[in-house]
Amino acid sequence: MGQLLTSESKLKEVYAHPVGHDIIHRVLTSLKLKDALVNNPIVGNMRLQTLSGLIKKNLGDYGSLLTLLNTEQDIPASGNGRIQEAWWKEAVFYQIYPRSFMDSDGDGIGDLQGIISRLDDLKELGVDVLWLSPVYDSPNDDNGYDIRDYYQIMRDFGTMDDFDQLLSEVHKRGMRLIMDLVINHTSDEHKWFQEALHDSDSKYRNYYHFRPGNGGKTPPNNWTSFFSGSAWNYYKEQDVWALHLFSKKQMDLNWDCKEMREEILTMIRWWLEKGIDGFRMDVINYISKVEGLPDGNETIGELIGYRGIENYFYGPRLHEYLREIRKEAFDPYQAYSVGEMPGIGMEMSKLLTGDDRKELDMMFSFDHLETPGHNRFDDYRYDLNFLKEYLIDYTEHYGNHCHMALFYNNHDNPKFISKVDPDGTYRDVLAKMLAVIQFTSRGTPYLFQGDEIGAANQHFQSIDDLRDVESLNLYQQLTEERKMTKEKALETVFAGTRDHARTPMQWNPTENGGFTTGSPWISGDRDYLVYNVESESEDPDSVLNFYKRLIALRKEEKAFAYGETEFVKKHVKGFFLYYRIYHGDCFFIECNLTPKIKERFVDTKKYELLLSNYEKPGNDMMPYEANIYRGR
Ligand code: TEU
Repeated sequence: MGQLLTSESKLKEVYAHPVGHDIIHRVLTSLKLKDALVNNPIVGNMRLQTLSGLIKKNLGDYGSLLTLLNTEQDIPASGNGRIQEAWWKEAVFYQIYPRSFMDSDGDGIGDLQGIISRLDDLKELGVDVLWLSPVYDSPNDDNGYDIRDYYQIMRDFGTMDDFDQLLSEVHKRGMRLIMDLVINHTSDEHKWFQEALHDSDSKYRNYYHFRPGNGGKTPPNNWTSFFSGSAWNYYKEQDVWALHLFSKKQMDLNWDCKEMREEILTMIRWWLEKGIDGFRMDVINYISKVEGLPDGNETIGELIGYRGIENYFYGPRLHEYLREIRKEAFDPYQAYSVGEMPGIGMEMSKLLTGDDRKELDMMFSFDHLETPGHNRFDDYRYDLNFLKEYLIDYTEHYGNHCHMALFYNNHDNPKFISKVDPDGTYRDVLAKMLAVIQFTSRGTPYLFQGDEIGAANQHFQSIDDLRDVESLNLYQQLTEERKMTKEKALETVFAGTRDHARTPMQWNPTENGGFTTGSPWISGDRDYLVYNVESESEDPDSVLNFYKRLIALRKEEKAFAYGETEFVKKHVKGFFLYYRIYHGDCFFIECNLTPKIKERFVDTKKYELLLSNYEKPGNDMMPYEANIYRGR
């Protein structure tokens, strides 16, 4: 890159830097402003120093931000050039949350045999790749994202034999299987951590971030945990602190320790040797932390909600570690990788997933899940114009060397459809329209279990209905520390709780939706009476049958995976209109992003209608109407 950025640098110079670009984009978006503002000479020529004086908000010491920028000296390759074909650019992924998918033995917890018993349903839907949320041995403080033993299967889910059988059944059906790889942290019950804690001379001390105790007075730095409170545990008996960015039982690994990395690489190879096809990598952008673990900037902490984040969300050795994993473990097995990367914007993502970079194949960004100014725990109505802008931005600027992951739901979020239409008035048409956008935009679609039947938020009644450690900690923090009334705290927690995504999969209209014959570890409401796989299979107009047709169409036509996209009337709010063009084939997609009836924009009479979420497109566009045509 050349020149280092300093407080004398101009805003436009910072914006020209990939990390600077993404940070400025994030700040402007949250202020509901456009990036174009930086092109305004008065704004663009403003020096950082002047800016921090102007905002009157004490930016504090933004030296750490400049260091963050200056550690990245690479720039993304130009996005032009031919797109390279790859199986994972054409595939349909499906995330399974094993605890809630299918219980085969009546203990109320989903398991591997349960998954095996449902593979034919997934095959029939058109799924190519399964992603399993963690199935490793775990005390389940965070439902398996706290791994105690990477080489064992969680007893609740079955045995290693069950796993081997699952893998072979998946492959038999011509599908692939990827596992969740949680290597930013382990459970505090992992033997490495236990030895490290109890023996200060053990080599494992260096596997984690331990710091001297000072009698437990003040934590080593001011970082906060994503699950409330300080990011440090104090161990009285040993008079020592240890770092955990997530729950108190999820201890962060020290990636600067070569020996630890070697053990992780060995473990990855062990799973690949079994024949699995790749990994989804949990919070993988957090693995490299700034040396010395300096205090987080208070202002940034306030803005983002978590203090310390600038010291690890794009750490100084992140690229190095990702390349090491790829070279030493993934490449020999041609394993696929998708990184979960909270906080990473588009330009940084190009440096992490570009096909010339040899780091990751794809990443999950979460920037589309809430509209500007809102967070997951706000109760508000999502405006789909924002999703449209986000998709247009990625489609136009991500380039041909990166491929986008297209998703609305996962196990960490309330249902997207309920954010758009909280009372469910348009549930079916909306589910279908969102599916149309997901399967006809450029990128790889990832379904989360239940998407295919139009799963929506639950009607939780009390805190006892919830199980998630994040929700329970937050409730406690809101009521005890922030003195919120119980009603208000519940409202907040219910709006954002991850448990909306974790209630049992709805298979049929019998009790518990056919998920278990026992008593489920978490209960959903009685929505399964109507929305379930069995009933929807029998109804030609169901969300499920719509998905099947849509997936089949996507597989027939390469245009959806690789085609160019040409947006039409892209500045007109409420409509999302585009052509997908590939080797002479052309498809037109039209969506009404609102619940209002709207006059049609493009004359589609001459086109051949392939799929619609209404019986037949009329003169006007109906609420959330979505159509796919062939022609131009
Ligand atoms: O999630 C990481 C993450 O940052 C979130 O989506 C998180 O749940 C939320 O932002 C917290 O406020 C991953 C996993 O997907 C999640 O289930 C785990 O709890 C977390 O990592 C820790 O392993």
